Amino acid sequence: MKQRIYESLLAKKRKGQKSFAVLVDPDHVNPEKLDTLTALAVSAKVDYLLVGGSLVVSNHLDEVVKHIRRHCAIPVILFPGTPSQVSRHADALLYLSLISGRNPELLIGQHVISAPAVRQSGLEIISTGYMVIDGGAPTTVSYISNATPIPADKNEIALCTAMAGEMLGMKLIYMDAGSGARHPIREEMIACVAASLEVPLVVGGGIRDPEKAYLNVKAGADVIVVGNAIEKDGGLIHEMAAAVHALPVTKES
Ligand code: 1GP
Repeated sequence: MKQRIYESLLAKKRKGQKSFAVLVDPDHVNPEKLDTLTALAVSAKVDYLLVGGSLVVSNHLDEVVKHIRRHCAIPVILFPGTPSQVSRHADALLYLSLISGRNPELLIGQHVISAPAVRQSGLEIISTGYMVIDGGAPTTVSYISNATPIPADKNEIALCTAMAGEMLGMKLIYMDAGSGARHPIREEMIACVAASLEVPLVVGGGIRDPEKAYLNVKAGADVIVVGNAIEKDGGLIHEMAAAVHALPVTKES
């Protein structure tokens, strides 16, 4: 199966080139909002659009993905909170295993149930070690997952969890403080994890300003994901994307 998106992530990582992704929650958009968002994302040179949520109650995921595809060429990556969040119109799917938790359903159980449908979708599948870090307040992901997040100051737990995920063959590590987290993940933890990883590192949850996004990529994140802050103020897209892309690309490709 083609790995177009993943190859692009790896190539960027090799060059030290950082990516900015905007999270689109299907429950919070309509066609007008999507038009505005895609136009802003294109002009800000957003690298990826992630689509999904911990709890998608609306039934129009397919429509949202198709709408985005009709209006821009930015790759659409599914970030499913539940096994039903699959649309064959997307470019790729993060196949998430909640490796920070000890809930067997989210480590492997739901994957077994959804495997045939996921395979049949023909999507590029990117196996992802998903790590929830305590963001200072219960978030939807921490409640729904019924799993304890990694304490915000336990860098070594995050490091060992990410290392285990990578050695188990996961192609991506996603550290998430949860959507709307009170406190985003600390740079010390990002730096500690990034220093030992070869696979790309995605960081998100509670990032509200461009300075934080910049500090996160400087600490070693390869992809920054922002959802809530941009839902509230679409104009932030430009500043956020510019901050993430500001880090000089130093390494050889
Ligand atoms: C949540 O990492 C994403 O899974 C984005 O979080 O909505 O807080 O930006 P925010």
